[in-house]
Amino acid sequence: MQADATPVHELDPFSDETLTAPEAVQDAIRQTGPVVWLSRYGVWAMAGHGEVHAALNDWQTYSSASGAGLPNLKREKGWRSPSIILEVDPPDHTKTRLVLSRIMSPAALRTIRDAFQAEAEALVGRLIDMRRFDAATEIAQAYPLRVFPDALGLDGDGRENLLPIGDLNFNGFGPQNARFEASLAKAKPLLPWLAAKCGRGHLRAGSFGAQIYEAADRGDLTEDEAGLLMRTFLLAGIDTTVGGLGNAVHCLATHPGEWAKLTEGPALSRSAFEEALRFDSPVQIFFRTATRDTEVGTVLIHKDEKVLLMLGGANRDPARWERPGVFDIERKAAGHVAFGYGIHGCVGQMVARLEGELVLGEMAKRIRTLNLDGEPRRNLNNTLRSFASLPVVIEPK
Ligand code: OVM
Repeated sequence: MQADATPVHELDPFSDETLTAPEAVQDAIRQTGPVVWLSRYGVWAMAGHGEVHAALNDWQTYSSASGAGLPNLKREKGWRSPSIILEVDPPDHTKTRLVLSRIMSPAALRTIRDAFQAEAEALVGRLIDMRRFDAATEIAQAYPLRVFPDALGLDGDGRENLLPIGDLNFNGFGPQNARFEASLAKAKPLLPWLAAKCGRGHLRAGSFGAQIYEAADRGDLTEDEAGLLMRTFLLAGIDTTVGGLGNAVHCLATHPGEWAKLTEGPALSRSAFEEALRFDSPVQIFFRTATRDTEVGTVLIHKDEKVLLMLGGANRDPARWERPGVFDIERKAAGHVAFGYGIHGCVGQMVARLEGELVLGEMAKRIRTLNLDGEPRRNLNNTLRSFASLPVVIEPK
């Protein structure tokens, strides 16, 4: 039981209404206090940048080993076995993290850049031929589905399966509501395909996937662990960038002044993508679990209680950002927590930034006008923010 002085909200972060426009709930939680009890779910929630950042930076108190979602994986079985990088604490986390961070090194990025650039050029060529198209499918989904499985070393078959599987994965970090059940029903038949793709198979030599199995050959990982890290790549590397790219295109299509700045200076594309990540964060929330009783302000969080960290809310905290509701591609957006922070900070963030920089940069070089051409429709997901449909019309330069 929470004491009377505890700030309590009945609001629902997972309702259709909140997922469609999350700012009101983020603001309500942030304005109520540094940490608020959400009575519907029996969890704490934080939406201030200082609080979220501090929790992300304190894995000893805010553990990931009970799952990074709402279900407590020490007490209940999730739809999948726990991730060996996301849903663990040190020392277990340290070894698997090192394998992935070596594979995603700055040197590795240089090896993929040319191929990613060539695909961005080909993509924008197709967009210019189409003039009117759905940017959710033709940009946000098409580009990551092309470049990332290629970088992983997979062959072409069935990559579109990654979208419904990703939708399930990110619903799975939230409550087991109807949205989760519907995505489970859709993706369940595809899970044997996913398991097959996680195996050693015929991964292209030199690819990220081949390097995971080389780590297994060296004895740094077991064969099973290698498969689980392939799964991490496939589950964490597609939908997130689909969300990021679609949200960024939406921001630019609805802020003509910012789009004009970008077309005049395509070198701003990296900074524009960063600002879009802050302004409309693809991964809206993650959870942690308290390892001990801990005081936050006047509130006592008890051991084993879950804490909802509103990454998107922290990225709109007026105490951290000047005019947080203004999309400004020249703002210093560094310091946002859209990639998390601390030991679990996104290991693929440099790949994500590369995708954003190249796609937006190539668009800015060759497209003069970018406008909505109909009502955008969100894909509602318990934790991931993206578009199902984003009709746009463009005029080339
Ligand atoms: C994982 C995993 C899956 C999805 C997302 C993620 C954003 C990690 O399986 O490790 O982090």
